[in-house]
Amino acid sequence: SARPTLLSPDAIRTRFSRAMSDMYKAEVPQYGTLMELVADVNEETRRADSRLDRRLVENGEVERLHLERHGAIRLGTADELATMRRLFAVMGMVPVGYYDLSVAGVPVHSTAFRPVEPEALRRNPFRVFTSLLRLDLIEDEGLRAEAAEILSRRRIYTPGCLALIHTAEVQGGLGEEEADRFVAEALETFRWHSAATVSADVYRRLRGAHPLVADVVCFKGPHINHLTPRTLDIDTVQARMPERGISPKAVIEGPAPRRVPILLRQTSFRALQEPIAFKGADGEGVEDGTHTARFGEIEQRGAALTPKGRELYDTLLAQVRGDVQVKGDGSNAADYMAALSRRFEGFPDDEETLRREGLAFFRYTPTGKAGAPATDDVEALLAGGYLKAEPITYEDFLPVSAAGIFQSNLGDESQQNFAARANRAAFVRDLGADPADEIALYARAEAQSREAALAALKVEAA
Ligand code: OOG
Ligand code: NI
Repeated sequence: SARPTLLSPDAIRTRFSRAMSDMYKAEVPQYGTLMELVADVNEETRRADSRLDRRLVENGEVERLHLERHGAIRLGTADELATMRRLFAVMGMVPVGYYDLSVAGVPVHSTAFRPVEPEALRRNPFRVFTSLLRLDLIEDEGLRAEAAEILSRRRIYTPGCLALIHTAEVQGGLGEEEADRFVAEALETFRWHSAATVSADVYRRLRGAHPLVADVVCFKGPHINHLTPRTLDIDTVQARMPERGISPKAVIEGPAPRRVPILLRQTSFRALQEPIAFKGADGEGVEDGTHTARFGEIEQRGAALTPKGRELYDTLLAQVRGDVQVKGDGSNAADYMAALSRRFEGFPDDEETLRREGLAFFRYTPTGKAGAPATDDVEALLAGGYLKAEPITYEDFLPVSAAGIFQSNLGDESQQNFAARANRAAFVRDLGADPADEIALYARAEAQSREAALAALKVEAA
């Protein structure tokens, strides 16, 4: 039979992220409310800040803004993770970064599946923060074995999904009709199931070890637990959430509010309590109960930092957390935000200094001004107005912030610090691949933009 014309992975990713958003909107109405609030605030911010608006338009970021979101899932086994890598590859998403969440007392380690090429990111930067449960961090040996046994019995991918992943690998992509089927089949893996695979008693015991263990082990699949739209002004969205009946967590994770945004600021609302049908204790009938897993989150993205910039960020944040630990009831949130602002005065807040001091990554482009001298001297070309430099957007996550998000949706907002017990080697083995180094990706994007810009100026000069 004739080979189908293959769709680009970017197109499949956009279909999938739309389908996922529609599904989540139908399942969690507050997500739809949050999306509307974010869209309103983004509109207002663009209108109020013409420089920001011009940049968004010029860089083709306006198109991506309303598509932009990330999600998160938690997997139970190495096989599930390795297959997830193949599933996301169909959509041009590869594992980037390794995150150790044991520091926050959460027994998982994670990566982010996302596109990496600048053009693919511009089209649709959809990302999924993907965690793997670490049963090795569960103390109780019996419980550990029981959890492993339950997980070994479940199949989180439909046979149709597995077949289409294989087709994509063999063909080097999917055709139109195959892509639509793939999106529908893949969506099944991320769907919410209100029926547990275990009894309420087993659920309670696993929950006793850690709420995350129960969330991963007791269900048919890794329900998507949040989808996060990108806002241009997170402080305003946070302040207005209550007007729309949403109560946010006490503090915004990440850096202090700034003129030039860096990295990532995030806030979330508490997970919903949802009705669950557990299996009857005697193996028959059902027992009604509840589970909290799904929540809402928003984020504001800023400049990607160089290792030097990141070190400064980590140092300042550690100082803030030494000054003030947010209490479980959020009563000292204002003290925390004040300490954050005070400490982050130590982080330069203008683009020129960030660039000159090598704190952030920048993208170089010709301005279109005629008559550039024949030189590779970037500083001279910038000063002469022939080149411009703009911060490269951070596309990844932050472990301390992720821990804060995990904790808040587990119903405990008190900040805790635990000993790190990272095991990157085990994660790489289970994933079946080495996650890409995010710093190397930003450095490459910066270098490529500089070379392309210089080459373009030379062509024009010749
Ligand atoms: C993931 C939490 C981390 C983020 O944005 O940092 C995260 C989870 O709760 O599964 O999504
Ligand atoms: Ni998130």
